[in-house]
Amino acid sequence: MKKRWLLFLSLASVGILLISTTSRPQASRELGKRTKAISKTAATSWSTPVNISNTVFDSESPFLALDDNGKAYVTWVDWTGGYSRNMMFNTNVSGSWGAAKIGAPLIYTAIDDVGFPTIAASPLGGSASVAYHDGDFSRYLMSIFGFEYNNGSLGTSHVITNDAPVACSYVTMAVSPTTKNLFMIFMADVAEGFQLALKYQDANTKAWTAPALISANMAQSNYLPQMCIDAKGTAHVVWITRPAGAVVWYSKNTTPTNPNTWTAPFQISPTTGLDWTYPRVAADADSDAYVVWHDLTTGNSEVFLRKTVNGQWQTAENISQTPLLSETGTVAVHGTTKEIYIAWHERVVEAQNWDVLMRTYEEEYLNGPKKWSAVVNFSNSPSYSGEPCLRATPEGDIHLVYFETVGNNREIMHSYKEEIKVYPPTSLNLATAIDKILFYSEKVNTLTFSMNSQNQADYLDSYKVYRKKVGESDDQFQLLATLNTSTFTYTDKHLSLTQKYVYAVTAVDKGGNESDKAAVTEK
Ligand SMILES: [Ca+2]
Ligand SMILES: [Ca+2]
Ligand SMILES: [Ca+2]
Repeated sequence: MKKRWLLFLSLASVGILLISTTSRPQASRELGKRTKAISKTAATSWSTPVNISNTVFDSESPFLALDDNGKAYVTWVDWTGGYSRNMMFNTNVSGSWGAAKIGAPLIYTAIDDVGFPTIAASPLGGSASVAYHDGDFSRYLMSIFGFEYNNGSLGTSHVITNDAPVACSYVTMAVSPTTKNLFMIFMADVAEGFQLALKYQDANTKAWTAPALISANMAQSNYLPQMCIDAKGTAHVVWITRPAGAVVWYSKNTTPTNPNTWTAPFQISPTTGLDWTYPRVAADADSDAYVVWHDLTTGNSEVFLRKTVNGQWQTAENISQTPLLSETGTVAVHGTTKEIYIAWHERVVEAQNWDVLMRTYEEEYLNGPKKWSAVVNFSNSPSYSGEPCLRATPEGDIHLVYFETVGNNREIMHSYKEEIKVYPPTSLNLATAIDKILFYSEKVNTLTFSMNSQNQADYLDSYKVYRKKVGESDDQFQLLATLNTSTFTYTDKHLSLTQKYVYAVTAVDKGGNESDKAAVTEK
């Protein structure tokens, strides 16, 4: 038992980070006046951030998961006094944010190096899992705990690594979009130091596999894993080693249920010049990886991005390029357009104000060239704002959570940017009439249609009317007319009585994006 106590305490004495010790800003008790609506990025529009915690305690360290319907599931920490904390939960799966729920209070409240909840959601919607580390006093071992959300209710927190004979901490989770299995990777305090271990929960049986080491060959301790699983089911994980300053590593596994098929660790960053950095990883639908972290290699704390293109690592890019401290980068990527969203917090006025900043690499027009935006101050508020977490849905909706000082405590804010889609008009109808003009007759085709209610009227620019002969291929469609958005009819005159046509109408938005064609064939 004594040895196990040592294992238990060994983690406590490592002094692992954290936000709470090395960089957690002191809560400002001054009444900070909330500024008006948060600024928008240049190219896109984000929803006005909503306070989703609404608790009297400082709410910090949010993590976000999304289902395929774009509903959000968020966990965070409420500091309830001293080192006492509640692991919190909220979701808007019902269509709106309800009251935040307490998932579990921490058990081991003598130290601050416990907690750090993370979350994963079922792509199908309606369920999510939260995991964190805490002291298991029945075994005297630091352990991974978790609780589940299912259809409106939270389950009881319980130990998930009770089959691990060593201390386990700092968990990251993701659900595979292909198998729906829930994966978790965490630090296991084995004889070789901290090694990464993996468990997964089978989607059908709900049984967890026994823990398996996935970095057993690493000669040094490994810390702070963060994982994601892309649309093909490939798992990506980043973490750090820190024998002489934090270094960021990456590995992936196309068959993550097999612990032996992780790629050899690849060094992402140089020695960062920091004791700790917190890498994050996202991936696109082609399994290309996007890793962010912050470091001091330029002499200033900056957020860097390194990504693969067709599986090949590119050089690191300095994303923040600001004169102040840029920390805690987070990244989301649109799976198919490969648009990139990066946020971090910036110590704007040390000991007074941090803000959440953002840069995006977005298309100006559908399939147009992508370019990096300027740095945008997303929170733009007078007191502490920080710890952003970005996620993307498969459709390309982007969501953001972060903490903001509201009144005299910190709250978790949520904002999102929906992928703007433009839909073809509805109720497309064709009426044919014959005009008799003196000695001959001609045909008149009249199209009518309606605005698609899924489109925002003020975002539409025009409708386009096309025509081809019956039997021709779609690339023979020729533009007949461009109509303004209040015109829902088009008359095609002087037509031969014998030739029949196919008509198509599209909607075009103010960004130049054109919808699919709604088509109608002359009878
Ligand atoms: Ca709060
Ligand atoms: Ca900077
Ligand atoms: Ca601020």
